[in-house]
Amino acid sequence: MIRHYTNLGYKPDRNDLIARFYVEPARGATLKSACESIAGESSIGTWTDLTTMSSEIPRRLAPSVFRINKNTDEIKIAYPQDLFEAGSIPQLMSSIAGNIFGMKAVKNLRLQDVEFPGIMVNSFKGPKFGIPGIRKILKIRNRPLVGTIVKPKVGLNEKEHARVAYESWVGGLDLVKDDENLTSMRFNKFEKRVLETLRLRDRAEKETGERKLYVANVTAETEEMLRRAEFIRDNGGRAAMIDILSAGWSALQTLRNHDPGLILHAHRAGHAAVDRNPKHGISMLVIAKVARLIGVDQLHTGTADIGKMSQDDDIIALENALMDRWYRIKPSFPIASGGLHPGMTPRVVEKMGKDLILQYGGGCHGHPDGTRAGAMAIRQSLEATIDGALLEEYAQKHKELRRALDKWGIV
Ligand code: CAP
Ligand code: MG
Repeated sequence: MIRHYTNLGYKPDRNDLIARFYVEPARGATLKSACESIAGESSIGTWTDLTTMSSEIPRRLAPSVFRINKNTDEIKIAYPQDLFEAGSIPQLMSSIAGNIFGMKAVKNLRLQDVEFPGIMVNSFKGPKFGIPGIRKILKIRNRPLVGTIVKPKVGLNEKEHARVAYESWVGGLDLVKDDENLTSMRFNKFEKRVLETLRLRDRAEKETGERKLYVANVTAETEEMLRRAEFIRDNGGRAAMIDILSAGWSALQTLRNHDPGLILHAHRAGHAAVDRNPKHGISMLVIAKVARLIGVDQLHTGTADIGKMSQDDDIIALENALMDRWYRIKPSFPIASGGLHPGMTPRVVEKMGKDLILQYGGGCHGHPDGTRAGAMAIRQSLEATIDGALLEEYAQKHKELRRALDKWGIV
């Protein structure tokens, strides 16, 4: 007999994992029959009944579809936690975000949210430093952090790269990072870049009296990535960036568990391939929760639709997923990046709050007077925002900000 998983009277308990899906049944299927297929395929079932299925297996492991909202086409499924291997994101993904996306029973299917049982949450490390740890390292109490991405994305050699970073730091930025597609290139080798850039970071720290972060991109094949992370640590670096989706969940978890003692900055390049379609795929909310669970200290979340990237998800829900209390898992910094310039700072901070990292790539190195002036304009825009001053007024006494506003305006 094929099992029925729909049980609208079921009350989930604290050991269940709850997944919320948007479901659009295929032609010929109903919402209810699609729910049955999704629940079965993501847990213990398949397309037919099985001689190998004892009555005891479903008793222990069958999920329950306990909500079907016909207005929104969203459903909730409670899965017993024994369906999942503790500490394994790949196994979780192969279950609740695996075969089900390709089933003929569904036209569209989107994993919208996941609530994890405590025992599963505690099987992951979470961020090593989190927001409080990073604030302590940088000695920055309650303002947002400001940073840049060295631009052009790729093309500069190691010394040029380090110089751009230095100009950014002395101009007033807290953090400088590599771009997502800069790893170890023929014309810009990882090791040399890290050494040159950290050397100038030390100089910038001396000159400004401020702590500075260089976030080097370690993304690579996993063992090479670990070697690069160790190289950063052995040479006095404090942070590493990883492209979490191109590298993969396992690679991220290996890096976190390897524990090189670095702040982990998560770039989400490629996320829109899975989360941009509002009807199909996996939401950014789920990506953010999983990234925090594994242990990223900072994650790109978008700019509340103010910059160059589209933002279809709810930015506040994303921020909450990164910062809400979550057993012993520390909060991660949201990162607003993508098309930002100084004229946008007040609006982004107003929408996203002070526990935030703002990054300006083109909005720093595109300043008419160069990188240092760009960095100064960004820091001035932050100071104005914190003081509650209007950018236009602040710019009367700060010429770098004035020049930036003349080029890009106020948004
Ligand atoms: C920003 C950025 C980031 C985007 C990605 C870039 O540069 O470095 O990769 O922020 O988007 O190359 O586009 P600009 P998201 O400041 O020059 O735009 O953070 O939404 O994942
Ligand atoms: Mg980038």
